[in-house]
Amino acid sequence: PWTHRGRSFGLVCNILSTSHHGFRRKLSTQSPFFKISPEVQQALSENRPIVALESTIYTHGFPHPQNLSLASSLETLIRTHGGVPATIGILDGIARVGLSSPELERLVSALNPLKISRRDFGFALGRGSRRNGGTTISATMILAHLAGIKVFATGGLGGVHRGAESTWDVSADLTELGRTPVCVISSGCKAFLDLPRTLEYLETQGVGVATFADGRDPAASGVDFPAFWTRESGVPSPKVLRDEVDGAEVIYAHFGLGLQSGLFFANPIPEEHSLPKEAMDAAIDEALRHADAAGAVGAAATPFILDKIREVTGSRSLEANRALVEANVVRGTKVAMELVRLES
Ligand code: PSU
Ligand code: MN
Repeated sequence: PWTHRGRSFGLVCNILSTSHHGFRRKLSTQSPFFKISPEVQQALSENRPIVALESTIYTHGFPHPQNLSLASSLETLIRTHGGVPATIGILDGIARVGLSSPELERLVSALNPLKISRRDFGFALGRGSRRNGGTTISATMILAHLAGIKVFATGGLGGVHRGAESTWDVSADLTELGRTPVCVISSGCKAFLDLPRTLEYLETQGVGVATFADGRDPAASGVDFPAFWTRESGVPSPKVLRDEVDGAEVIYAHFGLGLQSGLFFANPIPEEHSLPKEAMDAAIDEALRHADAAGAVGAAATPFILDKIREVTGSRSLEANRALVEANVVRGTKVAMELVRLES
């Protein structure tokens, strides 16, 4: 399917539906609860560089109305760099790949939106509902893959939480990367997670993890796996990517072999937007204490901690968050363009 995918969307459907992924195929176009927008459909048929975007970052990561301006600016950035955005989420009980501007506005403004990871689809789709929800990285990967999109850019990956040895809190994003062939590009993992264990888990899951060198010389100093708000983490990245061409070649080779696990490319926050590590560490400690006291566990943990950090840093974390997502989306668009070049 890999080498033929670009030819036409109709062909994509045929190949996928006759492949051993027949069941997954049925979940997509034969499901009344799955819809690809006309723009994304067209881009797929023309093998244009499409970049998937998640929506939990809007529904549970950013406050309103900043989430709306972020949502539209990310789409604009992808377009101005020559790509096609595919924002993914659940609107009116339908899993959507690609949204019109009014639909995007409706999703990010929804009251009490659901946070949807792999486990939640059956409870969110259809059921005669008007359910709206943001899809996490895990759920977004599933829908992107069903649509035939390989590159997905966002802010920060979920991970193994500190203290996971007793809580077992490991984000479904990690297992998804182990089972769904999509390349996720983000600024590493938030520093409130356990980075070394997150990398161990990704290794076990067979996920290729690499960090963009971004001007650094890997031979000289090594390159850290970034910690979201800071470029350095003290944890070395398993692999290093020179640039977008390098990244696209890895995607081409990995998926070209038919591997069903994903790739994770970390893009360090732009230097000028990174926050001082000491201040972030203090903010994180305080946020984690609050989360513990409030008993924020399960799906509520990450949104709660992010919210507290925002409070403690007086929104500086939010500005940094915005800057890094924008940088990731630009990086993702360039990777998607290089990938299209390799495929044609
Ligand atoms: N990182 C952010 N903002 C977010 C998230 C991560 O800076 O909104 C979201 C992403 O959608 C990610 C999810 O997939 O949190 C992970 O949640 P959990 O830790 O519950 O698996
Ligand atoms: Mn969790």
